[in-house]
Amino acid sequence: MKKKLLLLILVMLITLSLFTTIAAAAPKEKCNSVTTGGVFYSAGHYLAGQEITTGYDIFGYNYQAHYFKGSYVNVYLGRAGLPPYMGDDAAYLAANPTAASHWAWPYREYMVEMKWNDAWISNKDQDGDGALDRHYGYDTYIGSGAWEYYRDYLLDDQGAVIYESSSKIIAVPADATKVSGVWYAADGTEIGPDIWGEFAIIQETLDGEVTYCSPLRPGFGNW
Ligand SMILES: [Ca+2]
Repeated sequence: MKKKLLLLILVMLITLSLFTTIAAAAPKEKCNSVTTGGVFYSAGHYLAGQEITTGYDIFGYNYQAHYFKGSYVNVYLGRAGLPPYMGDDAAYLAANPTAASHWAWPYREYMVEMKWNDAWISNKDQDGDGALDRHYGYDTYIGSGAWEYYRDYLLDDQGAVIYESSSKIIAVPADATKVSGVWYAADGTEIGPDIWGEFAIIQETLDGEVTYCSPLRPGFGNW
């Protein structure tokens, strides 16, 4: 009985030392992230120099969760060095008169929801430049597998949706070709219309009706 117990302890010790060796050999995780800290809003941003943290920021971005929800204009105001718009036109313009000439200002009544994957905007800074990575591991978005779901909508005074549109956007594969503003896969199948030079729209809806559906596939997987 004693021998058995000793053997068991010996086995446990060996196992423990094995785990310790593996743990010590594993490379140390050095990258900063939204959760660890050390990633910052960029120069020129209203929050420039501040750390990006978990949860929603004052504009409606949740970088950890890859999600945005808020006024259309709040997608852009931060990067323009302006504070978030909270619904009071007169008060906002009195404090920030330049906002009136921002191209997104006329759309402030519209609400936006966006969801993206890590290749689109990562919640980590693996390249160590202090900012969240975009298309990490790729020179451009092309071939990176990045995608974004975008939805905007307008509510009436009772909170009912009176307008709604949505788009699914993907970074085009490396072997895609663009002809007259439309991206095609290597086998010639249409992927979808070009947007921003490195992306294609693979699905669009307007007020619940599908207005475009990629003949290749309208889903986010395996791009
Ligand atoms: Ca980075």
